[in-house]
Amino acid sequence: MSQAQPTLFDSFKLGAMTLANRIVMAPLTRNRAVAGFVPSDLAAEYYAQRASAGLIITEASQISQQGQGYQDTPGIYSDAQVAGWRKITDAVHARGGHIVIQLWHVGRVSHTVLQPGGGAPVAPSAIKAETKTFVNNDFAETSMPRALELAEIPGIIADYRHAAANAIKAGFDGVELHAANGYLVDQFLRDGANQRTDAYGGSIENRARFLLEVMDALIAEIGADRTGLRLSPVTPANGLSDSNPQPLFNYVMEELEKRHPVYVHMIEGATQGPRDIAPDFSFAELRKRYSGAWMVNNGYDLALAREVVAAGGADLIAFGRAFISNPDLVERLRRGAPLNELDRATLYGGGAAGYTDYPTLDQLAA
Ligand code: 8OZ
Repeated sequence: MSQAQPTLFDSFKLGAMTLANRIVMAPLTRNRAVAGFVPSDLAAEYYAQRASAGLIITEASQISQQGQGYQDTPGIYSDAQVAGWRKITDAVHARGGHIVIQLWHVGRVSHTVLQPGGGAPVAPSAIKAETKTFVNNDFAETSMPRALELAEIPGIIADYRHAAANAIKAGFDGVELHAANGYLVDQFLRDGANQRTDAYGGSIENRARFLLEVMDALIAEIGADRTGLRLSPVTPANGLSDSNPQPLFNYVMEELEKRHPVYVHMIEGATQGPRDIAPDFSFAELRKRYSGAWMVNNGYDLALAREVVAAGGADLIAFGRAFISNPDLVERLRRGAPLNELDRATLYGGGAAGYTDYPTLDQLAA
C-alpha cells in the first residue's frame, strides 16, 4: 500500500507540534465569556470535547478592551483571563490535543458601549464600517470610528505583544493573528478603510506595514514557530473592500516568507458564505510565494478536504460550523458518518445548550 499521498488523517509537523491529523478546528465566536471577559469553565469542557482535532484555534480573543467589538467575547490581556485560559489549555493538552489562541482587535467593528470611557472605536481612518455588531443583547449599528493618531500605533502593537506573552503564560502552543474578516489588521490593509497619508496608508507597502509590524512583534515575543496568521483576501465581511487585492496579498506573502510564520490560514471565499465569489483572484499566486504550512478554510466537506490534501493543495483543513455541532468531527470524518445538524439559535451567547451538549457518535449509539 502506497503512502505517497498524504491523507486528512495523517499526522503533520507544525513548528514544534506534531498534530495527530490535518483537521483543524477553525476559530469560532461564541459570546459566552463570564465577568471580566474571562473564558468560562464551560469553555474548558467545550474545547476539551473537541481535542481530537489536529489543532484547535480558539475563538477570537481581544488583546485589549479597545479591541473588543461584541458582547461577552473573551480577552487575553488580564491575569484573570490568563487563569481562565489556563484551565482550557490544560484540559485540551490532557486529551492529547494542541491549541493556539486567535489574537483580535476589531478596530472600527465596535460600539461605544464596549470602548474604554465610552469613546469612539479606533480605525486607520474615520470611515464607518457598514455592518452590525451585537451589544446589550441586540444587534446594533457599529459606531463611527476615529482615526488612530500615528503616535498611538506602537501602543496597539505593544498590546498584541503583551497578549502573545500572556498566551504562552496561559499554556497555549502558539497564537494566530486575526488579520481577516474586516477587523483592524484587515482595515489597515484595504484602501476601502485606510485612507491615511502617513507611513501606514497609501501604497501597498504602507498599508501592509501594520500587519508586518504586528507579526514582527509577535515573533520577537514568542518565536515564528509559534506564530501563525489568518487572512481573507476576497471576503466582503464587515463591509470591507479593496480596489485591487491580488497585488496587495502577493506582496503580503512575499514579506511573510521572509518572516516564516508557522502557518498561513486562508479563508478562500466569503466568510460563512460561498467559496466562489472571486473567480479572478488567484490563491495559487499567494501559495507560490510562501513555503510554510498552508491551512485553508471555507465550506469544506469531507470529499473536498480529502481531494485538496491528497493533491497537495493544502497541508491543513480548518472546519468551522461542523466543529460546533460535532465534538467528534474527526472520528465522524474518518468513518464517513453523518454529522449532527447545527442549531443556529444557540450560536452566540447562552450556556451549555448548543455548546457542550452536542452528542458524539458513541453517545448516540448508547
Ligand atoms: C461571528 C460573529 C462575530 C465575530 C470573525 C470573529 O468573523 C469573527 C466573528 C464571527 O472573524
